[in-house]
Amino acid sequence: MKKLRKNIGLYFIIDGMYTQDFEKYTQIAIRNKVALIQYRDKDADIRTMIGNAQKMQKLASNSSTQFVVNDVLEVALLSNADGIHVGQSDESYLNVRTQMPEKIIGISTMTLEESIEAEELGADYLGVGPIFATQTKTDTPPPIGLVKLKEIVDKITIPIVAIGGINTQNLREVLDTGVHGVAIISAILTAPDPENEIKKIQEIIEKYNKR
Ligand code: TZP
Ligand code: MG
Repeated sequence: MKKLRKNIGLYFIIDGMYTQDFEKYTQIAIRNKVALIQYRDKDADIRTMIGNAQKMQKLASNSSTQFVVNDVLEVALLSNADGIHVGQSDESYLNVRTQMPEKIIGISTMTLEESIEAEELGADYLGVGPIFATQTKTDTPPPIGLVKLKEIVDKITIPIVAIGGINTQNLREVLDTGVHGVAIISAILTAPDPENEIKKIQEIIEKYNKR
């Protein structure tokens, strides 16, 4: 259940800030074989979140797409999600691991120190960023950029997903750092044709891996 492939590719975060149609985007992700999706919904109440997460997990459970819930342990547990993603100031890693021993746990980091600590704790992957400026998360320090990202990628052995301001224009230079995945929200959810945007992102990643 927990097994996360190292070569994650596109990690699509479906964020309530941009859509309430979580099932539609889950279905789009599944039919395009996105390896990992996340439900992120900062403004929703817990009941709404549980309902949405249960629907998303149900769709994902019969597919190759794995489903992770952002921040809220109760939602991840009650939806039987494949995992959870927590930030530095969310639920403590050890509490999450105790309650979800076999699941995927991702941790957000911004620095090499945080990344080493998260790897030592036993995280399954790291979400590192913001790499570039982003409108989606406003409570972050300035973006860390590609040089910092590469420093982290070079020293960490678990899969690293870059996040923050990534789009089809800057994707190749992000991949040049050696990251295993790219987490993307607004470049997909604000595109005129989100499904086509997913296909374009996947095509760039595939071509990059074959080069
Ligand atoms: N964590 C760091 S940046 C970010 C999160 C959740 C937002 C990424 O969103 P976008 O729209 O892909 O820049
Ligand atoms: Mg968080």
